[in-house]
Amino acid sequence: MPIQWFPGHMHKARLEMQAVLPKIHVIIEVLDARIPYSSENPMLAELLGDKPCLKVLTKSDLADESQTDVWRSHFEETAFTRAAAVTKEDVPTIRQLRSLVASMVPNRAGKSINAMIAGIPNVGKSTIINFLAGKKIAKTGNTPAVTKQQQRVSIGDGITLLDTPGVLWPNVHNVNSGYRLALIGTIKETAMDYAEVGFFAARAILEQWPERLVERYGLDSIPTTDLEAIEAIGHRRGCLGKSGVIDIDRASRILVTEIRSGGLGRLTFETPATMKQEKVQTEAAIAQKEETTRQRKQQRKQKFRDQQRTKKISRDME
Ligand SMILES: Nc1nc2c(ncn2[C@@H]2O[C@H](COP(=O)(O)OP(=O)(O)OP(=O)(O)O)[C@@H](O)[C@H]2O)c(=O)[nH]1
Ligand SMILES: [Mg+2]
Repeated sequence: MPIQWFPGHMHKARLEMQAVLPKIHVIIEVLDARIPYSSENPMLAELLGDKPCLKVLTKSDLADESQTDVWRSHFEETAFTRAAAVTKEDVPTIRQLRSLVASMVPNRAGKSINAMIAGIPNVGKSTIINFLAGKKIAKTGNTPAVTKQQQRVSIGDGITLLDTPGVLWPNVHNVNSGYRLALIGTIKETAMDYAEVGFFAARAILEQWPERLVERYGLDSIPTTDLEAIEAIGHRRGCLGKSGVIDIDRASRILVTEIRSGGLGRLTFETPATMKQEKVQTEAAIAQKEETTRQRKQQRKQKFRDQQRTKKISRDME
C-alpha cells in the first residue's frame, strides 16, 4: 500500500456530516475529473439518501475531455444527481453551478436554499467556494482545511453556502484507488512512497499512453516494463546516484510531478467500466478478509473452550 489511511477521521467525518445534513437542501460533491471513482466517498451516497447531489468534476483541464463527458453521463443515470465539469481557469462555468443547484430543488423556488460542498482533501473545494462567493473566504492550497467555526455565505440565486467544506476521506479498500489518489496528489508527501507510486504511474502510462512517455522524455523506443520506463526517465533527466546507478526515487518523483502538472497531457485514469470491475474485486477482497477474521475468531473461541475443558478434566481427576 503506498499510503496510510485514517479510519478515525472517517468516523468523525460521518458524525459531522450527519449533524449538518438535515439543514442542507443540496450537496455539492467535488470529485477530481482524473479519478472520479477513487475521489468519491461511498459513505456520502449512503448518508445522502434521496437528497439532491451535484457532482462537480474539478481540474477538468487536466483530464481527458471525452472521458469527462462519459463520467458526467454516468453520474446522471442516478436519480437526484446532476454532474458538471469545471476548471479554475473558467470562472463563469463555476458560477453557473448556482443555477444548476437552484434547478435541482424546484420545491425551494422562492425560498432560501442551503448548499454544502463536500469532498476529499485537495480536490478543489475551497477554490469553488471562493469563486462562488466572489471573494476569498476559504484558504486554498495543499493542506487540509481546519474547520474552526462554521459560517454561511450568500452566493446569489437564493443560495446560502456553508463556507467550510465537509472534508471526506477517500475510498480506503481498493489498492488501485490508493495509488491513483497518491498519484494525483491527494496524499501528503510524508505518507507516500514515491517509488511505489512512480512504478504504478509508469505501468498506467505504458498501458494506455506509451507514445506520450516516448515523446515527453525523448526515448528511442517504448520501454517494456515499469522498471525500464523509470530507468529510462532517470537516464534522460540525469538522475544518477552513487556509482552511476539510476536514482529510482528521483526518477519516480519526476514522473509523478510531471503527470500531476499535466506534462504528459490530459489524463483520466478511470472509466465507469474499470470502476465496475474494481468494485467487484474490492468487494471480493473485503468478503475474503471478513471470512478470514471470522474463522480466526472461531478458532480462538474453540481453543479457549478446549483449554477450559482440559482444565476441568484435570481438576476432576485431582
Ligand atoms: N489544474 C487545476 N488545479 C486546480 C483546480 N482547482 C483547484 N486546483 C488546485 O488544487 C489545489 C487544491 O485546491 P483547494 O481548493 O485548496 O482544494 P481543497 O479541496 O479545498 O483542499 P483541502 O482544503 O486541502 O481539503 C490548489 O493548489 C488549487 O490551485 C483546477 O480546476 N485545475
Ligand atoms: Mg480547502
